[in-house]
Amino acid sequence: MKRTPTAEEREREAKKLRLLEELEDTWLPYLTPKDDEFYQQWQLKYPKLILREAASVPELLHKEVQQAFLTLHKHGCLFRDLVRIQGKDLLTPVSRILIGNPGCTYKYLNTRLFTVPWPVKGSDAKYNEAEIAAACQTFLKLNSYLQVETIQALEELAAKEKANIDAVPVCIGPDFPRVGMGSSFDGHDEIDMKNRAAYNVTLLNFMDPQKMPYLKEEPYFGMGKMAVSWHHDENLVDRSAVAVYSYSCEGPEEESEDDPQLEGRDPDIWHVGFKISWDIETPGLAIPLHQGDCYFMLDDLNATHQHCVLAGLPPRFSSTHRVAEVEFEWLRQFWFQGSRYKKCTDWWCQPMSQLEEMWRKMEWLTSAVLREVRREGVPMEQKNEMLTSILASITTRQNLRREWHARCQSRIARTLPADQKPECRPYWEKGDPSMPLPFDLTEIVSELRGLLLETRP
Ligand SMILES: O=C(O)CCC(=O)C(=O)O
Ligand SMILES: [Fe+2]
Repeated sequence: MKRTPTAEEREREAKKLRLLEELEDTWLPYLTPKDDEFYQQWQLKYPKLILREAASVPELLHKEVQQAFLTLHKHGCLFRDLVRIQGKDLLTPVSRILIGNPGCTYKYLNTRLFTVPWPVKGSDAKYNEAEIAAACQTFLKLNSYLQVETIQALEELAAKEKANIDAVPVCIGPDFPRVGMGSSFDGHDEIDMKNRAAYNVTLLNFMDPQKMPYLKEEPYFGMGKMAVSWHHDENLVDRSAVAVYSYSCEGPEEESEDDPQLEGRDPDIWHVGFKISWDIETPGLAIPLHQGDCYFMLDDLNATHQHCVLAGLPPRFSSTHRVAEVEFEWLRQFWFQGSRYKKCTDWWCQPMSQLEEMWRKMEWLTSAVLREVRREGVPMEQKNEMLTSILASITTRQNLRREWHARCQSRIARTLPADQKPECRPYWEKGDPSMPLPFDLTEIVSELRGLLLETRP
C-alpha cells in the first residue's frame, strides 16, 4: 500500500521534473581533475568540501580500517535496507551497518538504524565474535582520527574566511563594528566547531558493482552509474560535518591511466559527485576516490549542496562519520529490520524489551482514558476537550500502524531471507486477552468521532 506523498514531497518532485524537462536531452557540464577549471571551481564554489588523499593518513590506520571492513563483511554484518521513498518500498543497492555510541540511532529514508556499539569508555557491550568487537574498536579509532582532522579543517576554513573578509575593503566607520560579517564562524566558535565534529555514529556502506547490474544512470550530468543517488544527508545536527573514509578494493596494478581523449569521469574509478542544489549554472564536480582517500563536508555544505556516489569497477566500502540527532520512533523500526542486530551484538535486547514494557503500559493508559471519555456524567465541555486531544493522537497511531503493517507485508519484504524478514511488532490478534485494546483502531476512531459530534457546543 502506498502512502500519499506530503505536499512538500510533491512540490519537490514537481520542481525536480521541471528541472529535468528544462534540460531536455542536454547534459549539464561537470568537471573532473582532467579539466583546467577543476581546482579553481572547487575553491570558488565548493570551498567547504575537503579531500585528504590516502598518503596523508597513517599507514597503520589504513591497514586496520581496511581489515575491519573485510571482517564485518565476512561475518555478514552489512545489510541492504528496505527503505521507503515517496511511498515506495525499495531495497538499497548498497549494504550498510551503523556503528557508534551505545544507544544511538540514525534515521535515513524513513528507516532507523540502530548502532552496533563501539567500545567508548564505560561501555559494557558484548559481541558475538571477538573479530566483530575488534572491528568496532577500529572504527572508533578512525572516528577519533577523523574528528581531529575535521576540527583542523574547520579551523583552516575559518582562517581562510577571515582572510577573505579582511581582504575586502570595508567602508564603514568605527560606529559599525564588523561583527558577524555573514561568516558562520563568529564569536564562540571553538565550542561550535567541536560539537559539529563530535561524530557519534558511522554508517558503513558496501557495494560490489559486479553483483549489482541494475544501477541507475546519473540523470543531470551524465556522470554514469550511481551507487547512491543525489541526496543531502538527513537528520544531522545543524551545520555538523560529515567525514568519509573510502576504501575501493582496487589492486594497485589495475589503476587505469587517465586517457585525456576520453570525456568525463573514468567509469572504472569510484567518484563522489557534488552539485549545488537547484543550480544549473555552476558545473558539478566528480572527484575520484582512490583506496584510502578521505573527504569531508564541512559546515553547511551538506545543506546547500547535494552529493552522490558514482560506481567504479571494484567492490568498495566507505565509513561515513556523522553527528546524528536524537529522535524517537524506535520499536517498529527495530523489529522491521528482522533479527539482523543479533548477528553482531545483544546490546539492543534489553532496551527494546524495556521500551516494549513501557509501550504496553501506554496501551493500558490509553484504554483508561477511553473509559473516561465514554463515562456518563462528565461535563460536556470537559468531554469535548478530552475527545479532541485523544482523537488526534489515536488517529495518528492508527495511521502509523497501518503504514508499518503495509511496509512489513510489501512484496519486496517477502523476498528477504528469513533473518532479515520484517517483523510487525508490536502486533496482536483481535480478542487477545492480554491486550486492553485492539491493534486495529479503526472502530475506536469512528466511535470517538461520533462522540465528539455529540459534544459539539
Ligand atoms: O560512500 C560515500 O562516499 C558516501 C555515501 C553517502 O553519501 C551516504 O551514505 O550518505
Ligand atoms: Fe550521503
